[in-house]
Amino acid sequence: MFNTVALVGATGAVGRIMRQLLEERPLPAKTFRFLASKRSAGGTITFRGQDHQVEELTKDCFAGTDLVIATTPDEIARDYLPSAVEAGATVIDESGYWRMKEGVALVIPEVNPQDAINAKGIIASPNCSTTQMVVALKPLHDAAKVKRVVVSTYQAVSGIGLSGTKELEEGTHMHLHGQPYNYTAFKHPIAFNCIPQIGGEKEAGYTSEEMKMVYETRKILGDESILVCPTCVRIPVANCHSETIAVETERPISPEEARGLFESFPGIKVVDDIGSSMYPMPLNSTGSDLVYVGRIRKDLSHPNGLSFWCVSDNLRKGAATNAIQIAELLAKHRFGK
Ligand code: 2RA
Repeated sequence: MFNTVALVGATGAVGRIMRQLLEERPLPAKTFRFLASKRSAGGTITFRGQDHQVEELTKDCFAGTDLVIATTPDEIARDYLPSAVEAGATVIDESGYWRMKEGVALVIPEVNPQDAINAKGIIASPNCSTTQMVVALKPLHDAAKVKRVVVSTYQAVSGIGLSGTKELEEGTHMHLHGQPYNYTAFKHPIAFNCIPQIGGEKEAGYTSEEMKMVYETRKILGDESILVCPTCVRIPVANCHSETIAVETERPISPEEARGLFESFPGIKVVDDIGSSMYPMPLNSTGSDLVYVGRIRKDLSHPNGLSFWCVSDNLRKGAATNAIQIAELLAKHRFGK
């Protein structure tokens, strides 16, 4: 078993879910530590029936820790995680900073587990909007090679953390009462609105969130030839990202074949009966660790095209669950459990 597992960013939105998952799922470890910024350090966390003090994250806090699971802003991951590697720890990082770096594995356990097993040092977990799409693409790619993807996202406010949820709730309340509200987490009012920008301007008119979907998809699937055209949109939904995905494959995949491929792939659940108005939605997917797929149909505009709808809990499979699954994968490989 692991000797000491440190959870960095233990008090944030994703850190809370990681703690919950580590309570529910038996990651074998003798000791757990909980680390956070100076602001949150000193508080008490009750975990597996015991009280733990939240320790301050510093560069020399990792001695004796063999696994670090981190969920922090990019600059914190950049500045602190190399010290954990130098101290001998394997690091699973949820931030965006290390994902595309040369030599860093970018892993979804259902898709490319071997990359985690072969990794040295930092193993990155992908961006939430990429993760659910790539889980859904993988069985199609294995069966008929994905050539091109056109994806539009409908992303929940929880994607930016607790401040996003607060601004949706407070902004909605103020809007309904005809009062102004000073949004700071979003560039525009999110209540009763859609914002077609997630992240900063990156290249060729695309945002950083959109380019993550391009580059991370290629890296995880190990195929630089895959073309991705993304549009990422923030919508006034509390939790769970939704995506429309139109995919062109080397040979046609019928909706029936796609349904079978999705159904037999681990981590995917098909909910698809338009006649009974059954499809995945944020409200019926929240709290789950699965990627939900529905509205599977032929793309009428292309002979090799397939179109579907995909929903997943961005804080769970899109973040916390994927990181914990990587830890479980390492535990199984190293200790057989
Ligand atoms: C968002 N994808 O939803 C981001 C979080 N990593 O804002």
